[in-house]
Amino acid sequence: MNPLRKIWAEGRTSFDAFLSIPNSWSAEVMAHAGFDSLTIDMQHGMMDFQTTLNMLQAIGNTDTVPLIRLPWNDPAITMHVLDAGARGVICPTINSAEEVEALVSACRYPPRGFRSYGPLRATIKMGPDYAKMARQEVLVFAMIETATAAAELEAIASVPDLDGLFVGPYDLSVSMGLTNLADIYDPKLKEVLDRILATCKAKNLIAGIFTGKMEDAKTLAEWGFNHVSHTHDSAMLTEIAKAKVKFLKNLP
Ligand code: 3PY
Ligand code: MG
Repeated sequence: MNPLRKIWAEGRTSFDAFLSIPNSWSAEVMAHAGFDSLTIDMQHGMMDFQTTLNMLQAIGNTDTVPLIRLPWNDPAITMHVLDAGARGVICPTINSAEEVEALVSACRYPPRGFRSYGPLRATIKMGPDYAKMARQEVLVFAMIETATAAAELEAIASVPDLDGLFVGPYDLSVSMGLTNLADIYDPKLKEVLDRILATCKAKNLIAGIFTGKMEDAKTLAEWGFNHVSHTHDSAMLTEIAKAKVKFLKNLP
């Protein structure tokens, strides 16, 4: 079973980070840090398919679950990363139930969907019964990151065989015309977050979210988000590097 499902079944929150650096070594270092999962970000990260494969292989040396943030809702890349062993996908900028249906169909084998059979690396990693267990194994998240999606929440969340909603608070704030981006205490954004949490509970979906702020990760888990992604490798490197430079430059 996908280890993330076990965490959620036990009522715990899974903690994740995004990978934006296109490199198998940095992915391996991050995986050895002990995150429950890591999300290779093919939308805003710098990687192509070949590097993504190398990163999946590097993460595969650990117990960390490899997820992919897709570049777009495109069945070709969706099926390709699943064949390469991604154990879940997060699709950006979903705006309607029809778009979720297209996403879910690309991730599920017939008769539910139209995923083409050819799980080359997925079978090596997860065994010859992969196709039988793929419905349980492959996690499908629709990103809620537009005002349109927030208005269509009920329909989006009602598509069968979707596993969860994943909030993109930055795009969502931009789309809602909010000036403080990803401010989870802004009443307008908080209202949408509360509705997403309630909808996930009602529809038995996993509620996921990204946050750039470490203190917000704790709050979001307390509010009921089941899966919290905190920042990405480039931001972590920048933060540590700047702290080191500040320390060193202040030496006598
Ligand atoms: C957003 O906040 O818009 C995101 O996509 C976070 O990953
Ligand atoms: Mg976004």
